[in-house]
Amino acid sequence: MKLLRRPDWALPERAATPEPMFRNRRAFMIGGAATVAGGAYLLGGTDHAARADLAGEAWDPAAPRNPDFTNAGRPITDEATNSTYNNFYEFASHKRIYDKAQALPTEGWTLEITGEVEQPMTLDMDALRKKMPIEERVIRHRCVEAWSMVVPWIGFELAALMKRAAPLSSAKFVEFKSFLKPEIADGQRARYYPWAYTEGLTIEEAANPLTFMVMGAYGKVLPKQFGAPIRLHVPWKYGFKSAKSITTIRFAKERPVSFWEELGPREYGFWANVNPEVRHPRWSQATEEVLGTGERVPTQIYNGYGAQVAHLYSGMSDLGDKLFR
Ligand SMILES: Nc1nc2c(c(=O)[nH]1)N[C@H]1C(S)=C(S)[C@@H](COP(=O)(O)O)O[C@H]1N2
Ligand SMILES: [Mo]
Repeated sequence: MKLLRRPDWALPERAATPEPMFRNRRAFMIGGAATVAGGAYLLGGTDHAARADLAGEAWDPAAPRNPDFTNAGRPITDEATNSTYNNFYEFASHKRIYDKAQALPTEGWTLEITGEVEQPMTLDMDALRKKMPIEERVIRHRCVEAWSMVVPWIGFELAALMKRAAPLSSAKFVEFKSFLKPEIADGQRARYYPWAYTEGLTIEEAANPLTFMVMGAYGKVLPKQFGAPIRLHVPWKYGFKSAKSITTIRFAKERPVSFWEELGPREYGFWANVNPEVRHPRWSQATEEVLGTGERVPTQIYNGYGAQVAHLYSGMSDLGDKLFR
């Protein structure tokens, strides 16, 4: 793929800008960009203008909280902060997309299960809510840009859906594709990105009990900026693996090439397991800023979920390469 100009993804602001300069720029933005624009650039900021948008439909009846995921070791990230600080390149390459994302039409959304399965199917969101074992789990999320959050997600284990689809023995990988609607998603008009957003897991990773399909957050039906109506969450991998607003799950023989892998294979590879010891080529992964607190904490291998997932990688020889990329 030919890059038409130096793309924004090449320089995450927080990671690539020296700290003093970043602070100045931040101060400038708050001063210069008027009341509605300031808050979300501050990791600790609360955007009061955004609060009005947060009243979403309650998840009813309330999803039972999975007792194995009641405590993520740090507090749940403030909802208003989290709902106004999102990565969703379909809408823009900055974090303040919550207003633009409201243009995504989620009525009548369907999820197609296709590829190497005995039971291909297309499900609407109602069917998923009724058929899948819905639960809430409080879980950590670590972005490759070195910030993290804790979210009470509502959803179901991907494994439950895989059981119904019955993957064939030829299915070695699972590919996730997000929507393609350049008419409402400005970011998709930028031709240097390989839309639609695509991600992939091995079949073993997909079947792991931590791999979660998210349909709600903070006790509500999933707000659009979080990837409504259905997104993936893979807590031991960098956040870009957790594709939002998914339309297709395809079981495949071959390893899929992800959106970020196609853009920067040396920086955003297939495995993308959280590892504090393996630097991103342009910045350290040793610590992370806890969204909404202004605090930095040490990053844990596999984002602290190693007991559940380390066995998936035990046979791999080059750990550095395999864990980061
Ligand atoms: N379709 C799509 N999915 C995506 C992204 C994106 O730009 N488009 N960004 C990823 C990244 S980098 C992160 S950190 C998380 C952010 O999820 P959040 O906005 O719910 O915090 O979504 C991931 N999934
Ligand atoms: Mo991310």
